[in-house]
Amino acid sequence: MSDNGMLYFQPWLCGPSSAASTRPADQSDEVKMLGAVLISHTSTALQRRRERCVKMADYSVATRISLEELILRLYDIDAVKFGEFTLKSGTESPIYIDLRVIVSYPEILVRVAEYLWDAAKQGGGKFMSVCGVPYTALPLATCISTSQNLPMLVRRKEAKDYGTKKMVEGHYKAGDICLVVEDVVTSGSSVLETVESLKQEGIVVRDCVVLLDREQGGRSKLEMQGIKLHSVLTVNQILDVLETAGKVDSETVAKVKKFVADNRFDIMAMSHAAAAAAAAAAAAANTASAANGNKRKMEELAIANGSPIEKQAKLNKAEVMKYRDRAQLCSHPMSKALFQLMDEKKSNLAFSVDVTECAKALELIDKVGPHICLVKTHVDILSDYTPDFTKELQKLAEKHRFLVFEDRKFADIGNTVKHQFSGGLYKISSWADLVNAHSVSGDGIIKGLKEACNESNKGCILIAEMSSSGNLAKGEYTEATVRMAEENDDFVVGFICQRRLTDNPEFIHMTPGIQLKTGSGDGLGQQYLTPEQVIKENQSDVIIVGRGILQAEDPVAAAQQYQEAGYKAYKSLFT
Ligand code: S5P
Repeated sequence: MSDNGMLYFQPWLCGPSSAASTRPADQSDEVKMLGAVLISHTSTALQRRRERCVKMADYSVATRISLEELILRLYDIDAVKFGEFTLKSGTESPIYIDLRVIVSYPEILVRVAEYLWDAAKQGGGKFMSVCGVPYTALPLATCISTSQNLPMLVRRKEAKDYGTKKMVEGHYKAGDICLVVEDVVTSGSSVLETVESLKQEGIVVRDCVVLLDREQGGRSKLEMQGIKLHSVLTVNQILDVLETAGKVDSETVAKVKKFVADNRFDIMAMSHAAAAAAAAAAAAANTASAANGNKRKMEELAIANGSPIEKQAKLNKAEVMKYRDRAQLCSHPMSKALFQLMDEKKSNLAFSVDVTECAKALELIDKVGPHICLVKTHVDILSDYTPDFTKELQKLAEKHRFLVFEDRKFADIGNTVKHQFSGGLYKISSWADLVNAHSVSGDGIIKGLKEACNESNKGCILIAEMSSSGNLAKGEYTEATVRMAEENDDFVVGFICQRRLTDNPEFIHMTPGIQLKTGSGDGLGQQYLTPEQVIKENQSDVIIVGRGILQAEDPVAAAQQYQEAGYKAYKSLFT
């Protein structure tokens, strides 16, 4: 026992067979191992306290060690070895990196975990949990969890054949953001296996932190899946430090560097020409009878140079959730209400009531009301607007159960939009459930709009992409808009966009520029997609239709057609 009554075993601890383990026999090795790590970590803290008085001969743990020192210590404990090794893949490698041994060196374990956490923090992400890729990274994740008071999840390697059959242990809810921890990343496949299990539980993974990136393609493979890799060390850094310290000769360094360079399975490392050739091959494969697997590979190659958002939208098509389930997850009352309405009314149709007279607008809304989940207004195009219009609109919203979205597209600084939203002629914040804003002016706009609605339950939609030709809302602008939404998710509930932009099921994606028959625009830059393209292929959530209904001979029949087409496309995601 330690001096504070805790179990204190030094220097060796082990999970399943340790005398310290008092856990029931049916628990898995991972869980037992974690128990041992916790005790080890606690002992390290105790030991650290003691060592403020008694200086240890070798590894002083009272002060933080530099990365160079960490590399040398990893070499000393045989975590990095040079020679001839056969890897799991069958490849002969001149370097072998095995971090499993660090559990025998608690001081190094804790230092590695500190560096991992620093690297993850630098990425700027916010995490609700941490999960280690089994098994080597489990103790590292445990150290991060205990030192940062961050809940941990454990991904099982295989489902239990009794009890819950869950692949992920711990308490979590769908939509939680989890940091994945790994010791070494080569191709990224092990990380993706863990990510896959977490995603199946609705857990969001955007960041992975690793001690060593072997620089053999894992980073770009993860990036293709929307996961940012943060690494503490690279093989080249290790080689440089060990060479300078005289631990390894220059011939070995050259051999290892060549091995790393020759063994990249990194499609991002392909030349631009090769990617273009792959794109051409993909196009040809569309018409030829190429196997589906090949076609998919070609598509992946073809988009290798595109934006991560495009890649993610194309690659993660399988991950869809039902409106009902998303409604349950949503913490914002407006997104919750909208998903509920979509589920109950079997409609993902938003009606854009772009007419210029109040009576006409109200008459149309009353007629199409049963078919829609949302009415989108442009109150400033109504030539005879009076506050009565919005009073009547609210009555219709109650009668037919839809939300009201004023498409005001704010774009100014926070202080100005605050007045524009709550004041002026239209007093939008007093009647609209949702309002939208451009992200161009920075997130002050979100704060200004939020202040204007005095904590009432209004929601903001950010314009991340547009439907009009030549628009500038793309690439980095779109990505920054998504990040802005994530950082302000107490008020931002979704996006105007052309495709699904994030896996977070709480964000709602709304797409304008919809007609059943496409091909021509409106002569003023508008571009149209069909409900099927938008909901099924691009995985957006809501279709916004204006003239497709307004200019139809029978607007009610047209609204019904759009409702059916949009909902059918949604249903097809689950068949
Ligand atoms: O990118 C956009 C964003 C919006 S909100 N493209 C759009 O067309 N909109 C709006 O959607 C636009 O202001 C209009 O009210 C509606 C599309 O109308 P439609 O008649 O072309 O269907």
